Amino acid sequence: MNDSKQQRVVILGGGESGYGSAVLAKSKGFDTFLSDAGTLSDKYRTLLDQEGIDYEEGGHTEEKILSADLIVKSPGIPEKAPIVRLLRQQGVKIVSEIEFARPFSSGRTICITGSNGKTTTTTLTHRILAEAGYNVAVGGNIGESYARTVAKEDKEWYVLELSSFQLDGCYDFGADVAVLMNITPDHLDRYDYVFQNYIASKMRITNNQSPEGHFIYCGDDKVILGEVAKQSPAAESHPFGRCNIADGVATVCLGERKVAIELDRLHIKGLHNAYNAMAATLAALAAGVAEEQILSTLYSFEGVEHRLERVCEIDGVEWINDSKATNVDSVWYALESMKRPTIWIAGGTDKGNDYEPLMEFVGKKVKVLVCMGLNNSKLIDNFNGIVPVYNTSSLDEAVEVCRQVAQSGDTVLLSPACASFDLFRNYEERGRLFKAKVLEMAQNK
Ligand code: UMA
Ligand code: ADP
Repeated sequence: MNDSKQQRVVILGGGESGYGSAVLAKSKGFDTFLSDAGTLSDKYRTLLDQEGIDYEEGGHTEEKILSADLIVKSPGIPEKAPIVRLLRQQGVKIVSEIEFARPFSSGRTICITGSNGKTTTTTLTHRILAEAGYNVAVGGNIGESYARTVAKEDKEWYVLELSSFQLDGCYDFGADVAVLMNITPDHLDRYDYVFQNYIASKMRITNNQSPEGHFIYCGDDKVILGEVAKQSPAAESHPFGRCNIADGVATVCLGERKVAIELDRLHIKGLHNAYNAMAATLAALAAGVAEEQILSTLYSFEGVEHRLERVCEIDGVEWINDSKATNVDSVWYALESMKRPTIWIAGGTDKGNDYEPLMEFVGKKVKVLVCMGLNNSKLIDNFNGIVPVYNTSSLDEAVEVCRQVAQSGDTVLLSPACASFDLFRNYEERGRLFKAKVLEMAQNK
């Protein structure tokens, strides 16, 4: 795409990713067209109008799309979408927004992926760089799209959360610092239900890295270790894991530089958050941040909403909102981190869960399971007979059961292991309503 004035870029999807791509394409002088199969939200329609970007909604018009030199596909649009199939047949080049935006930025990138821990690690890494006075933006699969941040003002550093869907459309893109938190089964519907396809997608985070680049990954993750052995990534490797932790201190080194994190001083608790803190520390070291500055941010970071978020304590019972725990692995780490007898609220839309890994906690740390969903049969079948199980079909009912069974010294943990769509719009709504209900209870006491 050398002569941008002559080139037609068509963007599929008009959400955060599509809008960002469109605004960047227009600002770089491309003949820009955005096409959305559904209805645009008022927010993005207004923004597109303001920017004078040509668009359509309510369907993909083939002749307007097939004339493109380059297609930028939003990450939520699957390969099996008819328009994508047609474009592939015709041999039109399709890239992700990340691949499209990269050549227009001279900033360096820290790219963070994994099945769990992306948002926490991305937010923490960005916070460290920002508090150290770096010229840095955060984006990708969180907040504003990468393309939108590049279009606004090019920064020296970008901390990007990347999903597997975004990595799938990357070909020449290479991260300066790549971070891979873990790989456990997720989004398999987009990968023909073949775990190895999803693994391959996550491993793309190491593609095109130079030997001067950094690859930070969890060395306790057997899937990652297997892939690293097969692929020998080019960048300098920095594994982190349990072996870095001794006597409550996690020590990580990058070259000559060393940071010792006192885990008790972190507000974010549990082994998984020790991993997140080590990953963010290594990424910040790779970006050249001073050791004391890293520690200062680590010890003040309160975590991200809906991730093991402490709501309050009522009559000696602690209430925790972990609504973002939508898969079994994240619940495993939530239960691992529990220090008190736990009343566990789980349920929602099952994503093909295998609950076996949680058995080690149920009956030990978990003293009661409160199912909250329209169809709780799978949870009931798995855990009935091991712990008392309550079957509820609304938030009000679930919270009320918890209130009745909880005793002083217990923790009530909402960590659903399931998507929220049976009872809520999304996990944020589930978490917000849970917190509101608990805080209302606290007030009416
Ligand atoms: N659409 C079409 N044609 C189709 C199908 C959909 O035009 O065949 C349209 C829809 O009508 C809709 C638009 O595509 O208007 C939505 O595109 P999208 O689903 O890619 O959503 P965006 O708003 O652009 O947000 C995407 C990411 N969403 C997904 O990957 C599903 C956002 O991650 C990301 O923040 C944003 O790009 C900017 O990079 C969200 C997410 O849920 C947080 N990610 C998944 C996750 O974390 O599990 C991967
Ligand atoms: P993501 O952006 O990958 O979904 P989040 O940081 O939003 O990750 O956390 C999602 C869920 O996973 C939360 O329940 C959180 O407590 C849990 N979690 C956070 N970090 C990790 C980790 N490193 N490994 C496993 N689970 C984690």
